[in-house]
Amino acid sequence: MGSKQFHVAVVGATGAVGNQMIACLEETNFPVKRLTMLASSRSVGRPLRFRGDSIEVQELTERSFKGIDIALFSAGGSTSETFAPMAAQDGCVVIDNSSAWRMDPQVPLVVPEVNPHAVAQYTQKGIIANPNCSTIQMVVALNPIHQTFRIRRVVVSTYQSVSGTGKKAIDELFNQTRAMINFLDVERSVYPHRIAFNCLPHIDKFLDNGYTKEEMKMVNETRKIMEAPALAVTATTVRVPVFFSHSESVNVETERPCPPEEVRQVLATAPGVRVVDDPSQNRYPLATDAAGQDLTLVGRIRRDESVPNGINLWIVADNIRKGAATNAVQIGQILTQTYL
Ligand code: 25A
Ligand code: L14
Repeated sequence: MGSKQFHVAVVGATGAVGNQMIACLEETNFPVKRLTMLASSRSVGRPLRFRGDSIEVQELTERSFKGIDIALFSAGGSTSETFAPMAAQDGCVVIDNSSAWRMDPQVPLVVPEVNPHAVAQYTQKGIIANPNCSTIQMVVALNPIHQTFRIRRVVVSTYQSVSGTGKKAIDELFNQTRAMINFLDVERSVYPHRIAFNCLPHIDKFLDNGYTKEEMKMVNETRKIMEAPALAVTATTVRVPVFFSHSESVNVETERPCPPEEVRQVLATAPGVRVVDDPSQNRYPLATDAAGQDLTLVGRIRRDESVPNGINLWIVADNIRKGAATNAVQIGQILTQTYL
């Protein structure tokens, strides 16, 4: 490990994910020589804290990246589409949390527990993509199972918190809940329906095939990260009135027999995973336990009795941490320790 220090930028520093990226850089003692905070003109001059210092937000422009070594982007897809190539042009390595570059064949899509070697491909475009939050936690749990039992097919349904949509959605759930319990009129602006006391089978936009973009991200990104282009995956993604952490019901069919005891053993030693599975004590993964930490919790591990080789799992992780900021900073650590 070198002792080099880097000039790092966070793009979208005032957002839910950007905030957490700053905290993760601090928590992991990332080799930051200098930190630049970037956001839209709305936030210029706002002070943000890093290691006891107060750093003012600057406006993101095409000239923002001169002299910056690594930029962590989380300001939405269109911002990344425009500004990531400009940053790369200036010699900055971009770690992008939007969906803009994930399926570009010249851009590696990385979950450090699964395909850390793919980081090497960053040289092609100067961009590394951070996967979708629901996909990250699923592949952290599925990859060790795939390596041992060969997964044939995955059927997943998600229960996703509002924080994935950003700060305004966190506010919307809070305000709607408060209005409901006070018998006041409920206002909505972020989601097409009330999210308080409701479940919406709709995340990101609908596509021509009847699936949502979020559902197809889970299909295509899982195949790319696990380097399994023929893996069968089908998803239903649902928004639930939870602030932090995504939960997932995952059904897996394997080629080799996969007795629950053996799956539990494989997961017990898998990187980034904690098995929480003791139904007799009412112990299973909960959104409230996953929030604020970096492990992917896996439980309810049981045989799918409807097929010869099948298993059911309940997988929960903090979508803002492992699903976004933590994963991006872990990619940054691989970059600084091995490549820069
Ligand atoms: O553009 P898209 O693709 O539709 O998606 C953008 C939205 O998705 C969220 C993000 O949430 C944003 O609302 N998001 C986060 N990660 C994502 C991901 N991986 C993601 N979407 C998809 N995939 P957020 O609000 O928590 O964070 C937004 C951050 O991005 C900065 N930003 C936005 N546009 C920018 C930009 N930075 C540079 N250039 C741009 N053009 C944004 O900074 C924030 O850091 P900001 O200064 O725009 O916001 C500061 C505060 O202002 C409030 N606010 C937000 N929207 C509005 C607003 N105020 C007034 N009007 C608005 N329209 C918020 O409170 C915000 O914290
Ligand atoms: O990273 O929960 O592609 O509304 C876009 C939708 C992140 C979550 C991504 C949401 C997702 C977001």
